[in-house]
Amino acid sequence: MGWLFLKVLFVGVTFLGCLYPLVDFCCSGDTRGQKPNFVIILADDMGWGDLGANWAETKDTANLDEMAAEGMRFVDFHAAASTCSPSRASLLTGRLGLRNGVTHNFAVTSVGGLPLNETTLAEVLRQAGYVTGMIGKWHLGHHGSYHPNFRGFDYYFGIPYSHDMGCTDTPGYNHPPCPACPRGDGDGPSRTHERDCYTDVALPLYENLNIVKQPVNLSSLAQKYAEKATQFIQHASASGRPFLLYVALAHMHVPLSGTRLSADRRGRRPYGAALREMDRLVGQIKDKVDRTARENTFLWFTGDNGPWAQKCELAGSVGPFTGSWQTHQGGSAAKQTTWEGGHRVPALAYWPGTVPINVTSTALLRYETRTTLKCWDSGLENHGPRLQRLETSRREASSATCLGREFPDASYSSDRSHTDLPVGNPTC
Ligand SMILES: [Ca+2]
Repeated sequence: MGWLFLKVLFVGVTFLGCLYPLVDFCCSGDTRGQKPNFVIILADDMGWGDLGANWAETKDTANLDEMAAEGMRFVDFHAAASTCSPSRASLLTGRLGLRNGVTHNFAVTSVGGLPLNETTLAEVLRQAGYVTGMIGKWHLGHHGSYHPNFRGFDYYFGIPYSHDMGCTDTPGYNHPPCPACPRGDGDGPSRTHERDCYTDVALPLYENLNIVKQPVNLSSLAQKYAEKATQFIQHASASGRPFLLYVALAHMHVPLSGTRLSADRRGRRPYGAALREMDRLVGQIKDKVDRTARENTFLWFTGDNGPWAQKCELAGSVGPFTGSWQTHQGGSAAKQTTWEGGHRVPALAYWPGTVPINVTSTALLRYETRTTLKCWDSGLENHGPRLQRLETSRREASSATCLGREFPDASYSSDRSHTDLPVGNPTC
């Protein structure tokens, strides 16, 4: 099995570059019948320095640090974009925003989503016989056919976009703080642009196509995600079929959960407490993998983009990638920028017996499409209509293997409903 990991490493890895070689593995003739499970855990707005294994100042990620010691840590890994929707679109399609069409964040009022002619990893794997599940933040369109259940996922539980894009009765920590959902006959506050808060629509929680709670209870969301993730792994394993589970966490995006955020000994309250809560959630999922499908599951942890620096003490750490030139101009060097802190993210691979233990890779890992095409060519059935598009992509492939920062338009995406760029935050 060691050859498989070497293949992963050398073929070229990004969010999907890491996975598609494994898809190739699962559908190649000589390994048929040994399809691995995939568990992808994606943190939101987590800084490179928020992982203790990366940055010694951080002491809040015991489970992730253990995962790093038991697997492989990538210290020069880059997200495909520095904001949520473009990064997630690339994660699921293996294509940069310039090609998949998602170059900006979707809003609450967006009627579209990830273009329907894009093929997702979940669709590929489902056609290869996988059970597919997604838990957490989608943010790739929330109306009609853009819903996760129509983009390859058999099961979905989560919120349609960021949890600061709707009011809740448990607002949590934000900067500046937001009020709870308005009550009564409509005399309450409407969306207050100046306060960067949304109150027109209460944040919904979906299970498949149904809203099961609105507004969502942010205080219990992490535990709900842990329950649903472990249940999915249990049921999928019992089915005898390989599975894909994509868990897109609410952490570390603001608002930070308002409960159990006890004082942090290093003064990072409540950020440090929320980081520990996320770490426990990841630990619960990893424990379930270990107890259920340890030998045949590839577990991947990473982030969608760097920390949201404008949130001051409620933002994570970029570690050493402070962008001193940029910050001295009064701007940010993190999320929403093409500076390194915006897209250089933690990345861990874990698969006992296959992924080497306690290894740190300094390889600069990049966007890759050619391996995707190789897999498509290797015999997954019923892809005829899509192959024509992929043939076009093949001609682009040599130029597509690039770092996001070499294509600034692809990795730059400003969500001006939140802030103008580049800016610092004079209130920090
Ligand atoms: Ca994000």
